[in-house]
Amino acid sequence: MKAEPARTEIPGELRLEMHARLLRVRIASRRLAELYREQEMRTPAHFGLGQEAVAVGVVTALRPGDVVYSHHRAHNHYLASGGSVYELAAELYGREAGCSRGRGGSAHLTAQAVGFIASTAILGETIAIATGSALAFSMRGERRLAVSFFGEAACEEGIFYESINYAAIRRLPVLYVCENNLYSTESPLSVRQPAGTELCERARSFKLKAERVDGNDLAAVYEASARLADGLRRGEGPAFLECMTYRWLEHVGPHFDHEAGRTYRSREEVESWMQRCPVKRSAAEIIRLGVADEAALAALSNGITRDVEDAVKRARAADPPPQGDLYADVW
Ligand SMILES: Cc1ncc(C[n+]2csc(CCOP(=O)(O)OP(=O)(O)O)c2C)c(N)n1
Ligand SMILES: [Mg+2]
Repeated sequence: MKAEPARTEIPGELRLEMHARLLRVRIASRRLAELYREQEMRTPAHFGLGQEAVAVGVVTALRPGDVVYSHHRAHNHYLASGGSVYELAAELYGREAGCSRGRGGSAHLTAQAVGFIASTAILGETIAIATGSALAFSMRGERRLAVSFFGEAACEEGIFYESINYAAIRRLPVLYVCENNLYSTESPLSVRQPAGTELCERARSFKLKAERVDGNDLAAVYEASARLADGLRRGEGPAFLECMTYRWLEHVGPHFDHEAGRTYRSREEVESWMQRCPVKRSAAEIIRLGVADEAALAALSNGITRDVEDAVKRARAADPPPQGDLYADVW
């Protein structure tokens, strides 16, 4: 049997910092999904509840100067990168103060000051763009990484294979992060990929380093990302990280599937994944290791909840784009 890579000890301080980021992503996402039900946000929104540990674990392994790209389910990656809750909420409300000045909506986020360059709704598109960023870094001799987050259905797009092939030939510093949540809209893996498909095996056949982790285990995602990022910084060529996870809500919108009467997956299946909540798991681990106690984590969570509440209130009250200017910056 192949030996497991040694688990480096994550310092308590870093665990707590990651947990705080995880809470921020969870609390903001949950609040936005709640508010979305009021139907004042007029943008299709793909919520990432349940998948937050992937974004936080990967981004924690990055350094200033690295860049992040995302896809249609972008909130977690934007927030984990340090994107502002206020600007995200304002974007969803279509306000001028939104991160894309209210013109982009949920799938078109940006926070360039913190390295989150862009997300787009066309599956696979940002895989190629991240590869292009990595090419630029490599040509300029800069020691920066590009990260592309996408769902497992993007691995059914030709652009994925063209990109990883090119990145391998040029040994580009790009980390491809696949969030495998088992579904593409309402289609399970079984109707989309031949039985026994291993995405890591596909990536390795293109000579990428590839690892698969439990995407609901924050520490595991961070450790794998840190390992792969080290290799990338040493110039070892592109890497692929497959994170197994699950989305709690419907594909697009704020409801649970059962509320909308959908049957493509069972309520039991959803609930069994909700038992594996990344936030609860991270909290339990922190308490078990004696890094912080329950009261300290509750205080942390309450503080973040207050900040989020303040941000969403201000976003809702913010101004819409000025009349006559609606088509500025729209392509
Ligand atoms: C090129 C392209 N084809 C189809 C779509 C429609 N579409 C939007 S999201 C989605 C499902 C994507 O599934 P996955 O990549 O696994 O991400 P998830 O939604 O599960 O996070 C599809 C098919 C699209 N946006 N772009
Ligand atoms: Mg998916």
